[in-house]
Amino acid sequence: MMRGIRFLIPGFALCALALVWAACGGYEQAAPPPNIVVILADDMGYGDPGAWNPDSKVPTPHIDRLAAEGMRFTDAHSPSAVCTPTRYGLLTGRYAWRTRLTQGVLAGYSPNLIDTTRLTLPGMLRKAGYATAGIGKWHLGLGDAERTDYARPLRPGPVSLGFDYYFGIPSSLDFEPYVWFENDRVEQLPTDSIEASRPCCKEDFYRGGAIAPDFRHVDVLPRTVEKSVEYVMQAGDKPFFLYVPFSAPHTPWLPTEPFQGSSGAGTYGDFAVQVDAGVGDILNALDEAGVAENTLVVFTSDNGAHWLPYEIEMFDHRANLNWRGMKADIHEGGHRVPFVARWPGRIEEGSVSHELISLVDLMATFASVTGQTLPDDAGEDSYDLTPVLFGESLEGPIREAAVHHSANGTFAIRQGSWKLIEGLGSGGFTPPRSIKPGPGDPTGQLYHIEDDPGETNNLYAERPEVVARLSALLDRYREQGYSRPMTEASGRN
Ligand SMILES: [Ca+2]
Repeated sequence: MMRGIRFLIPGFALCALALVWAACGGYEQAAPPPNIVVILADDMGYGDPGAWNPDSKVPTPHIDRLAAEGMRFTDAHSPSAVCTPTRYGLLTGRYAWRTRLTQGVLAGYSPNLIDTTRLTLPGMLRKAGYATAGIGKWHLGLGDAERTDYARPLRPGPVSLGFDYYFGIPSSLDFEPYVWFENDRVEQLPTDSIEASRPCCKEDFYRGGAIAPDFRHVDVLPRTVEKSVEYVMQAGDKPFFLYVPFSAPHTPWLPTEPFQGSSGAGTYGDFAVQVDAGVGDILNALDEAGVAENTLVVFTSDNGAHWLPYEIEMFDHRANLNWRGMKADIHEGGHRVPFVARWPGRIEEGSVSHELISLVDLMATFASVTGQTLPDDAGEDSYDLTPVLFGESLEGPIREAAVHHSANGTFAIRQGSWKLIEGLGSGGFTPPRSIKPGPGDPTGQLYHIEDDPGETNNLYAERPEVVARLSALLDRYREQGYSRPMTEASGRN
């Protein structure tokens, strides 16, 4: 892969410059560290954006623009096939199954999941002099009571975990309570109640429960975009980190009027077009604020699309492309996600990487970008992706392996072309969720992803030596509490 041509300072030199910048508060000849924007779609599939699927029925010109201006990944994975654990992994660089959450997601009244003594991604960037903000769907729990009391300050919450500023909704848009919160306070208490939407139908599904009087589900995506744009336009002299976890195109699918009918994939597709437009608005804000050239933008999704076989048929649209299964599943459709990174002059335009990466890698990557070394009790599963992003020649894969996790807590481990799944069934939404092996049957699934990307040919019985090797590695990762290289001094390497 070729190195970017406009900015030829090697990574280590940039880090040194970044340190000079941090120490001197902005030495005029040094390259300042970049602003960092992470946009996380909710349930957008690998086959939705056109850059990954030329036959997509969802026009995504803005995400495609990012891909044309940056590096697009074809083998990127969310650490989990559902929302909460992926968010935990992204913001801590650690797999969520190491916490109390060993399956499923949190609800709207769940307590905070992230240990407040843990170094988080925003906390790490704040140490490097960044202003840190999050705008959108939190879904990592609020407060420390068994049931969150929204009348009290929402601590611990995002502002206890490294964010200087947070504005958003507590969890998914189909979980009560339906409120906005800013930093540690709700904007308006959820004093009204709302009936569940038609429980028969998927597309505008939401649970009944408490709601703030002025809360409207349809406002959430536009308001998240509006606040993000506002943040970019008002950013000060400090470099900033902006985390934008959209609550869309997760259900309920609520495209606003200008987007209705804008795709060939029904209401879902229209909502995904609106997500793309939101990405465009944020990119335009970076351009207008004059900071796009020195901003590292990442766009990705927290898990695969919730797109059923009849919907594929109805719209001839493959939201998870040809990967097996869907959101929540342990198969690729559950966790292989679109991922693109753009940093003008540093990341080669229009490049494509087939490197196996995970969203937990953002922590170590941004540590590297800001000249920091992660302590051994942070980012335990996070690998530095900068050698890939900056087009350095690699001797081997960045990651020794990656661990995948499904909605019901089924594990898989991927190393090279091999993927071992502990157990049978999907582990998620696709039936059968689990299968009890018969006498003498294989107890798990082993696929050669390169030869068999559709995960159709289970080689578990044929390749016992691969099963044994990957099982041992997965066991080791679980037992030792980390999966990345550790420093020698820690005694954990
Ligand atoms: Ca999700």
